[in-house]
Amino acid sequence: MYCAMMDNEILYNKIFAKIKEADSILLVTHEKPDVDAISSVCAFIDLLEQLEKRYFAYCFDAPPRQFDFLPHTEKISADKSALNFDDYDLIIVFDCGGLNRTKLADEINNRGEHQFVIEIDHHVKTDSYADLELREPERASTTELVYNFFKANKIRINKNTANCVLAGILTDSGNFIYVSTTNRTIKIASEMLSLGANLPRIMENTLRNKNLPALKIWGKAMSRVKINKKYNIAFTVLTLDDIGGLDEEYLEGIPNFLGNLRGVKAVMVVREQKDGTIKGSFRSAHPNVNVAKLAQVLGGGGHIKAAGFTLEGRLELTEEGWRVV
Ligand SMILES: [Mn+2]
Repeated sequence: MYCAMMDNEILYNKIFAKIKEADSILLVTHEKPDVDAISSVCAFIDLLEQLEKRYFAYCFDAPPRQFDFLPHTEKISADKSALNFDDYDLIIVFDCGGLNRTKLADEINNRGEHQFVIEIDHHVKTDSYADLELREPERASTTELVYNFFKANKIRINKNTANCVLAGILTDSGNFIYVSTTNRTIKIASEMLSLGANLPRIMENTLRNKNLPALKIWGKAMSRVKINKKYNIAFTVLTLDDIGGLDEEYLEGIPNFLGNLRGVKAVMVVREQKDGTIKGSFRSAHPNVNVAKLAQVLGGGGHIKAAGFTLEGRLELTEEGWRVV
């Protein structure tokens, strides 16, 4: 359906040429993967299996069980001891604004001469490390780039790939509400439905997947929202005490939900994580606000309208409000 020239068509062709000539391929995405990250890797697993390529798919954190509705997730390994880095002559990194998010930065930076690194991403650039960088920050999801790759190389999009592409688009566009959603995004989604993607199944597993304990914690976060009058930013916090035993994946939607608040320039959600770090997430719908820049000041990154950072530390409530200690 989309035969119109893509800006990066030549790059997409080059990537396919590299894949065809590679002996063994490592697919990598970011720690604490989201649906877009996992879907992108899964679409490539599907392709590499069709091509009968040797590959290893690695993610620092195993995909949460709630992502099992995507094809091939069980083939993504978090077992670093099973990863023999020197073996791979082609390394493809998906959905990582910064290399540090792979948790393989040392290995990738010190790679051998026989190893070629490709980056496929839609975040605002934070560092350069790839031999071939395919970056399109104007795209709603990395799976939109995966779609481009299949089209540019005239590879048939099967049901598995269609599900992956659509899942990434829906989750990373907030179900088509972010400004990153274009006419093109929706047309691709529609094409994926024609190719067999299962929209109700994706929705059941990504949006309508909250349990009552999770929603009660969401409620806690919402009841604590304050607005910083000086910057006109709404913010809230969740501590480990609040979160208790709940799976952290169930909290991922809070920033997007709070982002629906009218009249503020941006929102910020800060929460303690079980690994001893603090995760901050920014969202904005305001035309003049670039939250990627804000997040970069704090060592993070992301998109113009959705970005985040991670810091070591804990949250403490003081008389002046919450602070990181
Ligand atoms: Mn993404």
